[in-house]
Amino acid sequence: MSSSNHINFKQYLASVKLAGESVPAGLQELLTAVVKTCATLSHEVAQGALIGLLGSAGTGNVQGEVQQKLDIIANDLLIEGVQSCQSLAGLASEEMEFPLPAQGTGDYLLLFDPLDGSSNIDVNVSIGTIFSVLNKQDPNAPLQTSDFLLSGRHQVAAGYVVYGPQTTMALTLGDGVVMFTLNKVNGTFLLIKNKVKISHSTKEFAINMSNMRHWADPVRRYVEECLAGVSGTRDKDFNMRWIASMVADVHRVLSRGGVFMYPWDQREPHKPGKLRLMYEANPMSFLVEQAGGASTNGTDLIMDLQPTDLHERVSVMLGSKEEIDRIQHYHSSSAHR
Ligand code: AHM
Ligand code: MG
Repeated sequence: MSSSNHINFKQYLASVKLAGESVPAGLQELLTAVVKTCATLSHEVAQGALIGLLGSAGTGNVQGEVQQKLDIIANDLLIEGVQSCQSLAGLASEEMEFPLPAQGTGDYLLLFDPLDGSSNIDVNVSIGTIFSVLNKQDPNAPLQTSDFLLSGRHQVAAGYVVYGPQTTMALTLGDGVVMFTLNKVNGTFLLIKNKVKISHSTKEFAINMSNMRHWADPVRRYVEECLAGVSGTRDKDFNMRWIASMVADVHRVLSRGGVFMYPWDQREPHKPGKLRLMYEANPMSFLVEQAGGASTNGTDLIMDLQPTDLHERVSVMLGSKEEIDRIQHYHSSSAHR
């Protein structure tokens, strides 16, 4: 099918109905700005060493992680791309300790991980951008960090853009999941898939196996049963993938089913996990639920968690519903987390 048969992102936003209503103009303005910036970012990412983008920036973020040059460039580009949106009240990012007020008078809040999968930048493996949109509860009060501390159920939009062999975006506005691919010739995202659905059962899981000795019992039990294959209790062989870019791993789960896990482990027992709730786990959980899958920290659905900190971490297990139900069951029937 040629690209002339696909509607573009703006046309999609203008035509889609949510419970019979058009997408609010302010949300259309904000999402269009995000997506336009991601198209620019895709172009930058593809240049890599040619424009001096690779390597460490020599700085650290609020979470004590080394920032890559591209982490900072992506963060700056996104701020610049959305800050003048009239509908935006403020934004928050993995790369900034505190939220930034925007120039607009509207009541949307934007959260993002500007460049997810940083360890893959220098080795030319897929990376991505994750975003989440909330409504500021009190539009007239000055912006505060607490405005962002809403559960995932409050999200009005969420998505990611994966910069891989193709640049593809998944988006939800709370009524299913759609996917777009970037036409790199003219910089527009074109609709490629409607009503994305995650198969309920799967034979594929994704986890960083090098952490196995640190896992809690329920996660170890689940993975050991997958590894036992047809000769174990699961009666089927499983396949394993680990890209180490959540965006790319979740994109595979949305595309062909599977389970993605970055669970709590004993390396730093007081940290609930590695991934961040507000701009990684929540938007991905919204997408996964909207595609018919499930997302849990072992005991609770991630979308139900009440955040207490902008940069808080969470244990994440998401994907095909039957597997997530099983993982939750292993947690509830175990004495150890
Ligand atoms: P980042 O946001 O700093 O890039 O970190 C998050 C990434 C996820 O994309 C990925 O799932 C995970 O870290 C990989 O971690 P590990 O290197 O421990 O396997
Ligand atoms: Mg990340």
